[in-house]
Amino acid sequence: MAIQWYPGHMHKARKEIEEVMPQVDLVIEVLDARIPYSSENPMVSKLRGDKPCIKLLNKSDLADPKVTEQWIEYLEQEQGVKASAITTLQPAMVKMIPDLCRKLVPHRDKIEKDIRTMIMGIPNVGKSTIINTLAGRVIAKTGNEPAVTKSQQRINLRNGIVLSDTPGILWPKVDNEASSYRLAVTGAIKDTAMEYEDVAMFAAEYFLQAYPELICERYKIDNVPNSDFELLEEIGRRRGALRPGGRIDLHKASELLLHEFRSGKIGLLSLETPAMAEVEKVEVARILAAKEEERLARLEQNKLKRAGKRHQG
Ligand SMILES: Nc1nc2c(ncn2[C@@H]2O[C@H](COP(=O)(O)OP(=O)(O)O)[C@@H](O)[C@H]2O)c(=O)[nH]1
Ligand SMILES: [Mg+2]
Repeated sequence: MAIQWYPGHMHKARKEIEEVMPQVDLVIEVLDARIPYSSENPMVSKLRGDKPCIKLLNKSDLADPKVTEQWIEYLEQEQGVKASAITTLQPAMVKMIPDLCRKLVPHRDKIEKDIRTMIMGIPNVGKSTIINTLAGRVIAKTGNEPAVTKSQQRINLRNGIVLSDTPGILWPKVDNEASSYRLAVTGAIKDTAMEYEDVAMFAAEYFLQAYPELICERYKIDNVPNSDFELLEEIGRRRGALRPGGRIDLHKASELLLHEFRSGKIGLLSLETPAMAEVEKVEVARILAAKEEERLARLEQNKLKRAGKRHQG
């Protein structure tokens, strides 16, 4: 969970996946159903090329079912993609995955060859839990794990499906600030650059806008607070999160909100919709293009400077 990703790690992860990809018939990408956009890694669609892909929206036991439906429809617009909401709390749902695989790679079924699959995704989306459930025994360590995978082993599920025992671990979204916040809200990343209270404020603002009734019901608030700050204050007051002198303990209130969201106590809440992702994708592309333009301009300027020096000298 607390993996720190550096450019070297990203490069290595990508190279490892590129190496095994020729031996893979089908990619299984695991996403967090509450944040299907923020928990995806853009490399997956590049790495898989035109191989079919199953996108599993895991932890759907915590997500807003209506929004999850929207996501499935949205994700399946991509060529070769089948999306499905699952939760590892119901192993029977996980055990349906092989059937899905066979539907997507039917030609291998006819020639009676195993379908070779690889599970990929960012840390903490549930990859290890899914692998262990499919295998029927503990193979992959859940929870903390190093960024660097050990040598790949294959598990034959004996139902026509072969699975790699170590998931392809990819880095979380780095170019979109809102995505970093959402990843922090779900607990997928522990970014020390982000203040805990800021993360809670981000969550509070979105919940007030998208799920005011659920929030008011949970914290027994009569009138919808006007701001994220007011909501946290109200939670602090209701739950007795007070500091000596009676001031609200904002840190405690932040913890309450985040922990209760993560454990599903507030209800079924998602943190983003396809419509939001569409807007943010355009914005991220614009920022990246501007950065690239800046970089090229700097290169050009350095070239001119060097040429000027040569001219003088
Ligand atoms: N609520 C909920 N929690 C899950 C689900 N699947 C996995 N988890 C939890 O999410 C955490 C990360 O799971 P893990 O399999 O280690 O994720 P990985 O890093 O992708 O391999 C663990 O605490 C799991 O118990 C799910 O469907 N619902
Ligand atoms: Mg794992």
